[in-house]
Amino acid sequence: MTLLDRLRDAVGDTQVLVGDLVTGYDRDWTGRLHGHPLAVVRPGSTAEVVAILRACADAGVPIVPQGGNTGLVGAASPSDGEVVLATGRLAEVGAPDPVGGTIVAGAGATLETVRLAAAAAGLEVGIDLASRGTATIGGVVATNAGGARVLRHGTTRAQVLGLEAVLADGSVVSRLAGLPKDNTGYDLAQLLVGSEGTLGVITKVVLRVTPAPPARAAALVALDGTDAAVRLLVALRSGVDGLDAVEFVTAEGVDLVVARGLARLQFAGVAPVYVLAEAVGSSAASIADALATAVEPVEGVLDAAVATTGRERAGLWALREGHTEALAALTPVKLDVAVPVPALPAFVAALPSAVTAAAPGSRPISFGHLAEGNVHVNVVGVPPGREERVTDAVLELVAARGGSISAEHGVGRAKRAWLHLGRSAADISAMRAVKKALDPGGMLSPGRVLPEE
Ligand code: 2HG
Ligand code: ZN
Repeated sequence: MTLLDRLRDAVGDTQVLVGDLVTGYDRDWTGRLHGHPLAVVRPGSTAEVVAILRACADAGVPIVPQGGNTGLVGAASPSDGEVVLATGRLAEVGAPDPVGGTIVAGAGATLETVRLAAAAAGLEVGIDLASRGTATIGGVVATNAGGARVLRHGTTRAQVLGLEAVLADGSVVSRLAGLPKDNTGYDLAQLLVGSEGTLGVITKVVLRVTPAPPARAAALVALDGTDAAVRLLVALRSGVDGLDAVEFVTAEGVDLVVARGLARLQFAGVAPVYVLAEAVGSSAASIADALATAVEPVEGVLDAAVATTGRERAGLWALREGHTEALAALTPVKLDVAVPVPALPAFVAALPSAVTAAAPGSRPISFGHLAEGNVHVNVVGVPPGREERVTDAVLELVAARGGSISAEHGVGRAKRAWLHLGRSAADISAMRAVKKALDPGGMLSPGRVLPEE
């Protein structure tokens, strides 16, 4: 029996895609990372995932699990000859449990679906990302995604109370009780969080849910530079209870978003930097007051607009969340990095000359999650063949400032060659030992995360 026959037996003929039908599954959202998969297989249950892994192990064909495929570092897009295990049909979402504070979701459910299911019960999931409509829970957990709400909730890791996953040999590990206290041995669920498909295929997740706050308000603040943005962050942290997000964008990115009609800017002039801050509390009016009071004395503030209704807040968030889409047409080199917040202004200031030296004619457009020092450096105008030099230049700057070469998107295929800038030789060899113990045949997402030996 051929591998394709075994896969068809496992999931049904219509759920094994070959030829032209693999289009879309064969490349990541940016189009930069792609390959020719042997097939795309769409399991509908954990048992089917087990059958797929066993069939591929017997045939010696590697597998790459794929959720929404919007992860941006190519962890989920196939290399030539791999089988894509697309999780979209594992999309069941259970009823939220307000007593235990949990919700169980299939790996293929989108983050938006899970957020809406929680919201319908007056609860909230502490993860939110611009790609919520495509990002799946399996992908969000496999990459330990960050997003815009890390300030109040922590990263995805802190929201995961348990999961179910299929390991390379087809065995199923499962912690689905959702217990807040459970110290029975190694935490396999947390080992899988952030493993980017290299240690197992996540099939189900138990997420923490908390009561939805009664009200929200946001402010968009125009500033004369990134130093002022950091001063504002300090003022917001000390003056505003329930601070939920502090994001930043710059004039270059805002221009693109506005030009593409993805959002409007409320201010007359154009400022170099804008901060979007949101907080939760008992009433929108009192949150808006607290935001305005914190913003007012900060040196370098040029203007501010406060949003108290859902519609107004959505308008402000569109300006921030429209960046990825607005930039896509320029096919930027995308570098998701973090630096300590005090070092952020100098880091952002050093970027233009560093990228121009590496790739003449290129320029960085920076935006991101100010509260975590997480800068999305999108370098546009990079001539073909210069991508690695630009990556080198930016990631060296990050490493020199004690930052992280991957803040929230992961390492995937795009950054594995630079892992040494963020992890010691001892770290990398411990990571290799874990990988070899759980996947001795190198069947799961080879060529991701760990550098070539
Ligand atoms: C965001 O914060 C995402 O919007 C994407 O992490 C960042 O497109 C990017 O570089
Ligand atoms: Zn981000």
